[in-house]
Amino acid sequence: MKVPERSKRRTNQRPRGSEKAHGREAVSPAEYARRRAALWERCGDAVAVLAGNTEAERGELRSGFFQDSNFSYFTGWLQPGAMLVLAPQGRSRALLEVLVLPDHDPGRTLWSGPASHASEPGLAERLGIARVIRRCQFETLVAESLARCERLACLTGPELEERLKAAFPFREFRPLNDEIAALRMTKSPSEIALIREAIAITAEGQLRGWRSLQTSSNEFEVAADITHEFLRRGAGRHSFAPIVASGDNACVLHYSRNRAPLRKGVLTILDVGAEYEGYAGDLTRTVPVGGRFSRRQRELYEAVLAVQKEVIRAVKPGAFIGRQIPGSLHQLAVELLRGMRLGPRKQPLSQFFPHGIGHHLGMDVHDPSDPAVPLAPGMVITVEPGVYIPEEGIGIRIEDDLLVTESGAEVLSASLPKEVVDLEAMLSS
Ligand SMILES: [Mn+2]
Repeated sequence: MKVPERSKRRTNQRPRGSEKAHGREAVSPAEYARRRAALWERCGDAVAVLAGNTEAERGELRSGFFQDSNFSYFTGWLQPGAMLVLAPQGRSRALLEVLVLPDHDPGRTLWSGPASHASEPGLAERLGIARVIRRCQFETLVAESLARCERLACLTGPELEERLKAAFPFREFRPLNDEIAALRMTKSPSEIALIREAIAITAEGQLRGWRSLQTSSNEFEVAADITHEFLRRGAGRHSFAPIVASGDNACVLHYSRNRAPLRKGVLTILDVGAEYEGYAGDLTRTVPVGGRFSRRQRELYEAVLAVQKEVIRAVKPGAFIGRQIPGSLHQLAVELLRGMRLGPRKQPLSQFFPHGIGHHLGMDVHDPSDPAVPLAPGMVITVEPGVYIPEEGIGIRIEDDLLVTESGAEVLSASLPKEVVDLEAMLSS
């Protein structure tokens, strides 16, 4: 989504997203072509079909149209109702790439503005795709392509999978979910640039949220200020429902009602992410209403922070995130928390850490991934230990986003403070 010219001029303290990079330009047609070729290599002997999101009227009215992230990953195509077919052609079985678009509908322009269609001059060249065809030609294309190979491949999911199985009932069917996850796990330089921007905007939203927390009387005012900060800096939307959880609410992991009055002295979890040009940020900080940690809050906060830092130090190629994997980042966090007997009855803090230590981050806030694949350079993950003690009304989570490098990891959100002294200094100023 572009920032309108007018607001660009008004918010020009420093160059922001829309001036630096538009998603469609930042990822070149050549890169999309490389991604499709990589998928094709993993498809084996199959005709692969991907479908973008369709225009579901009610959904669109509610939140606007957003493209399926797998579809935009391979095409950059942001209009509804499109499909992509990858098929072998001729004797050489070279890759044929075909974009399928809905038929031109002049009536639709009134409601949704002009949309591209198959007979648009120069469209295929611009996209670097061999052919663009109409929706009504899709079945024929797939049927012809299937004459040259055995199988059909697509992402599993009710709509497309069912439709293809109904149209071609005697073909072996191959799910592409794991192959696509494997490709999306490692980010290209252009993706990393977009993620950096999403994180920069998210960090600005956090700072705004902390200030707002000191003057607001309800969680929703803080959420509104964060949303304002995101949108004015060029974010398209939140990458997930924002969490502004004060006091007891901080013990509800996916609390997003954000409608409770703020009481001085309670800790508030702000877990928010901006989506910028299709890429997500995801940062959490825990901040006291009133600007000062109590002794008990500080004790627990510093325990969580120490665990977070230790886990961040362990992020490197070859490491695993998953809960089930021996020696993983998750298990390290649990082990460290087990040694901290800071529960209300001196129980180990590991008893109060119910969720995972982190996840992959990219076009989706929980990006597709295979937990059995070790971390490698170019992967982007979160590290977010938390401790939640309902009987004390204290919930604490601290989350940063990291890029795995050759030698370890770069904390992409390193500029956002998390030390108690820094938080207190900022909140009192
Ligand atoms: Mn997260």
